[in-house]
Amino acid sequence: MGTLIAIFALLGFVGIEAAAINSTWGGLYPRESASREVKSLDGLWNFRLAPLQDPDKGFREEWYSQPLSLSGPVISMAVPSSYNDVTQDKDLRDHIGWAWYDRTFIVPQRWQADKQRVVLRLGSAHYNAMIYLNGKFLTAHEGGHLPVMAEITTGVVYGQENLITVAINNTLTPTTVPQGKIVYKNDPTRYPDGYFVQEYNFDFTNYAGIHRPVYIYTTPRTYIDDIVVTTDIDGTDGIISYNITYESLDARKTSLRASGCSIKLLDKNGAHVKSAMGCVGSIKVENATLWWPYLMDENPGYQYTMIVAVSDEEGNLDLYPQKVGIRVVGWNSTTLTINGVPAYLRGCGRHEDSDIRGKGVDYPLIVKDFSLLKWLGANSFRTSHYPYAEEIMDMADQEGIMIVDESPAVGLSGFGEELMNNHITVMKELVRRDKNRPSVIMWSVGNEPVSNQPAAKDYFRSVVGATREADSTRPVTCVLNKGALLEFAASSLDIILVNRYYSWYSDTGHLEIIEQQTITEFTEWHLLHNKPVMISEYGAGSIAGFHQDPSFTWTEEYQAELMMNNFKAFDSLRSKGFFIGEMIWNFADFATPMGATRVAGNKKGIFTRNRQPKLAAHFLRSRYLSLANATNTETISSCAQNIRF
Ligand code: GCB
Repeated sequence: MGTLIAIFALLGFVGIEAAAINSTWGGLYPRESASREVKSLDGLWNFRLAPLQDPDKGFREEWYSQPLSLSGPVISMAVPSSYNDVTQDKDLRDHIGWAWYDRTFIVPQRWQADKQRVVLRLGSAHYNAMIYLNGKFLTAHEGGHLPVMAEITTGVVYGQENLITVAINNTLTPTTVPQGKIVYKNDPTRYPDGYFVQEYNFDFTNYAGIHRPVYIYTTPRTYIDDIVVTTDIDGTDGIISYNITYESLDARKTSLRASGCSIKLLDKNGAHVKSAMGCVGSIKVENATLWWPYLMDENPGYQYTMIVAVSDEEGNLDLYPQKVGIRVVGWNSTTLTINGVPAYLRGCGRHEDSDIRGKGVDYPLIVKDFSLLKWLGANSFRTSHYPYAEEIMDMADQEGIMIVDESPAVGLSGFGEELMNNHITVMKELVRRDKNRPSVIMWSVGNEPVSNQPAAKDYFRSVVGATREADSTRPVTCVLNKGALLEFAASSLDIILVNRYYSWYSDTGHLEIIEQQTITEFTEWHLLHNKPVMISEYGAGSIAGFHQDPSFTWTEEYQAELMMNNFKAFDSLRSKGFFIGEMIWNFADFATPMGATRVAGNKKGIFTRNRQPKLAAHFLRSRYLSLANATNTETISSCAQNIRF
């Protein structure tokens, strides 16, 4: 009992219900338009930690009621960034519990004169966030990796300084997604009083901080709240179906005329294609240019822009530019198709991870990573093991990189009702955020649940069902790692993804068994469930610069050879007609907590953490480019050949 109270104290649930604050999280990304202005709050914020042994101190002393610097010593903290690795302070790197940020900002007087609605949006604050504006509680959000939004029209002071305070808590518990637990070491002969550690069932560092950009932005008082777009293909024509929802700050304007919405469709160069009226409807695009994955067409990632307009009774317009890629995802018991053409996924598992910034959004890194993906000839990646930044997803849409969009549900077990409800909430927020993205071709409800527990059956039926209800246009998967014969999640899925580390975690060193075991395993999954299957993780750790011939574990040669043996199995499985893809683990080396089994991080990257290729990257590139050639048409093969080695 004492432990439970201590965990709640650590989470700092100080009488404020985090849930039920807002229903529009994950809505439209803040974009400028003729009616919307966006102001960034990124930069250096003030920062301090709550003491480890007194997590509630900041709430008790109301640190949010005045500038944080008046509560005690503060340091400068970069936003967006994880806070863990930016200083020399070990206590900051390893902190568990509340961390406090604040800064001031000016809201232009003109926004008030123009009667604008003002919204605050954080791309993500990991894990649990409490937000205060000018000393008053504004909103709260549980879960990192997804946006936090609140309307602040009446909460701000115009033309003067406003104070925003964000308290975030990285503590994971048995009902958070992902789960974790705080373990108290109660033996006074071995540990100091109150000593505790955070445990969790995944290997990457649980980086914390305001990880993604923070914006305030305006809309008119009657505004576009959401846009849902689905697309279809009819011969050479594309069909864009849309549903625009709007809201108004002024009660008397809540019911707009049905003709209050209009759409202007522009092509990639901004030329007008078509116009349409009405908040719900469809547009037929004659001879449409379709959205295709990279190396599946000479013009991948093609997107139109819908300029959506909603007018109020007085004729004031809200405008929002919504990109649209016209494409259809299809699937049956053996195949995944894009625009009716079978697609084979050549990709990587990844992490949002780099030195100094941890999981903080970093534009140079985004450009570099997509450059490397294209250099590799990859056409896809999985957002292992949580939703990635919208700035990354924008690039995937634009470059034609297919995404398996994964929730933060990594390593779940127990499968109780509270966990399930939280998981379903996360899936709904994820679908709400990413539903219009052409790059997203599959939802993954999680990675490696302990799905040999019988309770997993009903649990996954519910979570997958809720995801399908939120979006029926994409297949739903969950990444599995239990044996096919004693497993309870697969029956609920549309496509089966499995992680397997033959000759690394089992039969270590025996590269010769990979082909046989992989073929046996994946054939079994297909025969049992009659669904398409793919390998979502395989690989070996290698320390860049370690070489040995004949190959030896941890050398670059072993990693490359392990891959080559897997390729033999994949080719044989492909010829059987149900194997739809392969993703190496991992794109790049990444940070893990300290431990006896990870050598200063997880070294399964085919690139180092600072994105330089290991031997394996060259072999993978050669395979992916030849797969692109083999699976595509003449014209496409010439675009693959144009790529410089
Ligand atoms: C897995 C996990 C991944 C780990 C990887 C490994 O199965 O899905 O998160 O990093 O194994 O390297 O052990």
